[in-house]
Amino acid sequence: MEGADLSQTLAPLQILDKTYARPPFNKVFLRLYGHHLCPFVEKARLALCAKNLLWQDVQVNLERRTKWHYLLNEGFVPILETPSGKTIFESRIIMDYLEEAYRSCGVRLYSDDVEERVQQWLLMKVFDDVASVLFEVIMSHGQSQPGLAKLHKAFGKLEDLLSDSNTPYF
Ligand SMILES: N[C@@H](CCC(=O)N[C@@H](CS)C(=O)NCC(=O)O)C(=O)O
Repeated sequence: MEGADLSQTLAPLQILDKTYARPPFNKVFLRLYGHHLCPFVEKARLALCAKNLLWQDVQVNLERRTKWHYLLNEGFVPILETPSGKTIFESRIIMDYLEEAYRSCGVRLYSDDVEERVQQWLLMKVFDDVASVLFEVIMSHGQSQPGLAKLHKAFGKLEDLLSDSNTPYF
């Protein structure tokens, strides 16, 4: 099967260095460009799972990014590509897109109650603050002291919000 075109399948792909061409849009399945350590990509993945959707996974080597990736969105992940060729950036916007475009699939991502929904948005914002510092600390192999201090503070804020949220999970 060497050289087979996997771009229109669910087979995982990898973009390992600057020489890799951008795969043609997958006209059959959603496609998610990501990195296995990225918490923002994980958010997008969780949303895809919650919606019971199938998607093609593309792992990007963030240390050797291609020119087309930089031109697309400055080299960030996650990126969701739809079968119609639309490219969607930002984990929160990917979640909102999936909620709108696949409203009747899987579970609803947000509460119907507006006050609960606002609380969920706030939690997501605070989670994002944790996630960006977490990624910084992971990339420094736990060596960034300012990063660790910021992480401690961000986790504290998330912990407080979760304790106040009165959900069955925390
Ligand atoms: N606000 C973005 C953040 C995405 C983000 O920071 N992704 C990191 C990986 S976890 C990234 O692509 N970093 C590339 C870089 O810093 O150049 C989102 O929610 O999607």
